Amino acid sequence: MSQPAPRGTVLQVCPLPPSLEERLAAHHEVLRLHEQPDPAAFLAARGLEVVAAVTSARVGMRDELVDALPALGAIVHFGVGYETTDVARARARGVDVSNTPDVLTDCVADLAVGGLIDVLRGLAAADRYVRSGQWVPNGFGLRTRVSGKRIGILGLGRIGRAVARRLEGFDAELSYHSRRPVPEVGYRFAASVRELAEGADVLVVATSGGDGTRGLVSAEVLDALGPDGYLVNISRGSVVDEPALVSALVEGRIAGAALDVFADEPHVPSPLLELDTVLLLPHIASATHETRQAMADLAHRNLDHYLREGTLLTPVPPV
Ligand code: 8YV
Repeated sequence: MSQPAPRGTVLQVCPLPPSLEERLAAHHEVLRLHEQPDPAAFLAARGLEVVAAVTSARVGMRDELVDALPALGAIVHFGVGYETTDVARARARGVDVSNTPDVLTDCVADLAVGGLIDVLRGLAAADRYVRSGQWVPNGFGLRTRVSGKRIGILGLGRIGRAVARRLEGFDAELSYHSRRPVPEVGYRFAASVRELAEGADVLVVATSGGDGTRGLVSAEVLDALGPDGYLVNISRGSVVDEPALVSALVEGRIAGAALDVFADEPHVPSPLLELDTVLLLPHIASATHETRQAMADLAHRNLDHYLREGTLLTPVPPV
């Protein structure tokens, strides 16, 4: 026996994966804000009906939009990040917020390790070299060993730990910096990001985005990483001082970087396009069929649970 359809109008804030859009449309009364020619007039006319909103980690929920929905009780994010929504402000108004943790951890960690191997061994650069028809024996040159390296992980949450677990298989010497030490892991705790970078051959950024982590990887941190050091970022572009990173890479003050995220996506600073020491990826860490489906399922289950029970399944932690 199928359950009765949940009640209440749902606002879809932005485009979402087709499988999620289909489920929203099949099970709920959905208003698609991004398709409205005049969103303000639309909200004035229909905003009162909306009890829950579904958005992406990238788009989030602007304050003015929350304010335009007086009956709103839940904001459901498709994605683990939620720095695009002011959670404390929403909760102060009685609006709870969910994200999609866990289900994307493996794919994001896989990509971090893939990016790390790529940039140390020069895989994408070597592929470009072969394709350009310039291959002469021994011509590509030597790159850097991965196994046994000292790896510093910034942010030892779910994703940071999954990256560390994978790198144990490479006999890495692991250290980390996070808001507080994590007693159950055996990795070395660094008291600051600078200290972490100083003691690492590779700095992996796995912390969350938002104001609390903005610019944590500063010019000083990059200089502490040094000319033989590499940066891997699968978190948010905002965590790294991007102009400082571009200068450090262009001037060879760090050896290379694997970047899945940027400060102003989809814009990539043009000097990076010229560098063979940098792997540039279009924010694809969670972009596999399996993981995006699992994220869509979890987002939908959160919405469904809220509409049936009045609570979310995976609310974001207290801020
Ligand atoms: C997606 C992400 O690109 O989950 C996140 O926070 O950054 C990625 O998984 C994003 O969810 C798409 O909105």
